[in-house]
Amino acid sequence: MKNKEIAEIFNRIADILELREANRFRISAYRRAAQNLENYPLDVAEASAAGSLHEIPGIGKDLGAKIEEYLESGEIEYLNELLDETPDVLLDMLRVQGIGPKTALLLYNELDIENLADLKKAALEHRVQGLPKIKAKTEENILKGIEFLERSAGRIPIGTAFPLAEEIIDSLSKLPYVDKISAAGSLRRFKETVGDIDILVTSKKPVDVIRHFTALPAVTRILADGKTKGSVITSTDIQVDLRVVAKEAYGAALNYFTGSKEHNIRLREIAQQKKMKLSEYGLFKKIRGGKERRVAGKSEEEVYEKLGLPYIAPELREDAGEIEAARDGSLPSLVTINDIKGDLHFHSDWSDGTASLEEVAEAGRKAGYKYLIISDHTKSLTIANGLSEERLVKQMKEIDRINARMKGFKLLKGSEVDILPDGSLDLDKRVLKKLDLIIIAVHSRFKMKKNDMTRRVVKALQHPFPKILAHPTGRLIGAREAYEIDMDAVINAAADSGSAIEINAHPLRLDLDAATARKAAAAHVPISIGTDTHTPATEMKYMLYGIATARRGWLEPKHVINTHSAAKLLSRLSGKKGTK
Ligand code: DGT
Ligand code: CA
Ligand code: CA
Repeated sequence: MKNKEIAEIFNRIADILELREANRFRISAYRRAAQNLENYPLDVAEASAAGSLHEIPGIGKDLGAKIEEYLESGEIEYLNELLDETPDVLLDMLRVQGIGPKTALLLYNELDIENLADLKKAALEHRVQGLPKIKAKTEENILKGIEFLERSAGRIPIGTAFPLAEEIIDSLSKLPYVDKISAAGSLRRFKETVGDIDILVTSKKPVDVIRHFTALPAVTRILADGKTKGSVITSTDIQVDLRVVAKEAYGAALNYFTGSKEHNIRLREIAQQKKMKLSEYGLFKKIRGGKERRVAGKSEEEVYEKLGLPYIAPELREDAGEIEAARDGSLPSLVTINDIKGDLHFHSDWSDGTASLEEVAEAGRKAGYKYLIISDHTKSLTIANGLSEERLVKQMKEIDRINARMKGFKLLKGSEVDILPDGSLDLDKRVLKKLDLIIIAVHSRFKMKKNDMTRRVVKALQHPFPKILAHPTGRLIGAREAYEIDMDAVINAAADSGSAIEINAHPLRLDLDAATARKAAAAHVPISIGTDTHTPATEMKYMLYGIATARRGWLEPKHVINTHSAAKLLSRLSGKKGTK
């Protein structure tokens, strides 16, 4: 559905109109239309085809025509004009978290700035605070926002890069003359963002592979098309590098181009200690007369073996202790997607999900799961149609009815309960008690002071229900920084109360991140992996990113509660250790 895309464009137009101090009714017309579009339950494209666009509230003749223009051409000319006529620095400022159109305009008028670097300098020199309505704290936030943008610039979320890599690999592997093929680089290590996509191939016809690669429909620009290397930019502005390597060096090349660089450096040192040389062409032993003999290279397994090491999974290759663990035989037996028996974060159309309870159950059964939790939002989250106590009780009855019909699969009764600013929970205890399990999460007041936010979440963890703390830092990769919270204190509170902490598998969250998940598991906190699915067809597969994050956090099946049966996971989270 294009509803959301068009809503985003309307909001962008409203932002720019605000920058240009346009008529405020015009601005709010775009905002209202955007909101109505987002809430509109049907596909705009279908509404347009049926000639019923005007039935969407707030869509008159003018906006209706713009929707149709977008549906036809993928563009709205009016937005392009606005973009052309607006100074870049104003548009850039809108991308900074914490700067809205009003502040952007003020900064532009009061400071002599041509780009974000100028603004950063002004903030560092404290020339921003003291402007009307701008306090020292605002200046600090602006600086943080710019630095955050700088850090994430040019990096692509794994959830965008991975499907594209899969598509390209799929297309290339169909060629009869492509032999072996694999992703390499940070994508193969499942880093949460990647700089580019690296792909490795063996083939008897390297030039043909590269020709096919550079002619893929997604390619908009060719950076290189040599005899063994092709490099392109896709329509989504992502760089993809393809290398064709020799069959006998495939393993060594895959190892080299998978990285990380830090891991590779350690491997090369080990090779040197063994009087060998490791490169992308193979592992070589020096022999008499200054000559070398290849001792490994065909497969990665062989390279590690000849270095005297067990195979190390790509997700661990960050020089974060994996070399030492490999040496002393203590590498973890990492959790895999096949170990997962159910999804532990899921929404239905009772709140802001799109699927009915029946559809969710059917999707879970089809995915081969044994269970799946229904965890809709609670009442204080009105924008997400959060459930009151009464509606939740009704939903539980409906779940009982569905479970009675299912064999070998069950819906668990849960709720994603809002943690209110004072640490209390957004539902009556008498109703919470009836659920199998609750998921608790912060959805408001992200800007609390670190101490207050920590106290809020710790207090919520102490309620005596079996529970999972969801997306514990609130970060959105590339879009919103984690809120300030003392994760060590949160981990201790989870351990003390026998609660689990979630790895939210949504590729823009991955929250817990891998390093913190590793810490939590080491503190004996059970980890749960939940996709936070709102639309099953497109989001259930996010489990793969949750698993990858768990693996990057060194987690084994025993650390992850969704590898257990429903009965075992519920008994492990008995909540008995709660303090109240
Ligand atoms: P990215 O793309 O920034 O997310 O990170 P990577 O790790 O994919 O890095 P990339 O694409 O520059 O290079 C792919 C791999 O090639 C990298 O993980 C390790 C290897 N590599 C690249 N340059 C060097 C280097 O100068 N030294 C070593 N040892 N390895 C390198
Ligand atoms: Ca890369
Ligand atoms: Ca690369």
